[in-house]
Amino acid sequence: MSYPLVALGNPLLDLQVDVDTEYLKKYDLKENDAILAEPKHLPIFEEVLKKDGRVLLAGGAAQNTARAAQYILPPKSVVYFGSVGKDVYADKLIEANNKYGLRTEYQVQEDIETGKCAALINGAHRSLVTDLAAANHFKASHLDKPENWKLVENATHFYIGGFHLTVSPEAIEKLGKHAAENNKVFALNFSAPFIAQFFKDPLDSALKYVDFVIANESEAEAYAESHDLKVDSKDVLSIAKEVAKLPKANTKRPRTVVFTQGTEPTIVVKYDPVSEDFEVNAYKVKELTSSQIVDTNGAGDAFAGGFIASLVEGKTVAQAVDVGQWAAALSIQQVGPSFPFPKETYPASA
Ligand code: 26A
Repeated sequence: MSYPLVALGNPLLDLQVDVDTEYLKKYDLKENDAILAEPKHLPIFEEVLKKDGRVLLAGGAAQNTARAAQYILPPKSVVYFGSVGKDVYADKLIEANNKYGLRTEYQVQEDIETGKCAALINGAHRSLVTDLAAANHFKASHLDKPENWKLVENATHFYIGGFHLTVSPEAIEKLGKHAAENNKVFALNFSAPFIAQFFKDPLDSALKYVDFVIANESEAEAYAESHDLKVDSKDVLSIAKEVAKLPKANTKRPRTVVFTQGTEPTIVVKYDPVSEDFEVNAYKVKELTSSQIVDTNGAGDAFAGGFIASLVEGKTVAQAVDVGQWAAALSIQQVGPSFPFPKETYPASA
């Protein structure tokens, strides 16, 4: 069947540039973070555009994951929903998605610009500052259009960028409910620490639909702190167990929590609510040498793309983690959230 995977997120154009720590300090930015731009951050976008060596790249976390998944899967496997403006930035995003064969079904805003993310690269770190603009205006009603809902009905897997919890919890609820009622796979990425901190309620209500949680160690820590978990907020395994055993709408599927930790092993916890047993696994990452690292913008999204593509292919979770790590390593060796062309394929023997 066509398009087994539907993804939803905030389509953004990345303005990527190398900066020093002074520049980050000037704007009160952490070296590794993703935030919504406050008024004090707005000059960054103009400044970055004027900086030498800046590049414009297709971004948006879930859109990166959707492109990564389509990179791996056969043609016509992935559809992406989000909201953009009517401008050259949106044209650039569509061009990138087309290159990967990703089907784009944008809601188009007549009078609002396409969203932008300043991707400030400092060594192996990246600080992301986002002006959502048109991406902030996605409405759940876009999914209700008969041609779009048909795509939802035909899909077997859903991938939601947690960042979208700031935009349309209603759209996430709609897809989550559909997935749960029809025993389809529903995956959510925590996306950034600020989601668990400041969008706790929409996150908590979405979680009941989630079969696969994907997050990194700083997002796990933010979750533990904002939810007052009685565990050490650096103890990713204990946090994963807490998230895995939260109530679930679709009781036919267990919940699996996947926490990446940079170069440290990826932790996977699956909870069986009947036996109340946890299955715990840790997978070493494929470490790159520092000369192989171009930048880490989009590395987590690439991991998620490889992971969810593998679930679509019917692979095991262990295999899906391996493909995710392979995809992340590929993306880290490219500028921004992108992949090499001609396409490389996952080595069958890996
Ligand atoms: C709501 N926010 C802050 C965001 C984002 C975002 N994608 C969606 N919503 N902030 C940064 N990104 C994207 O994350 C990718 C790297 O993981 C950037 O566009 C970047 O490509």
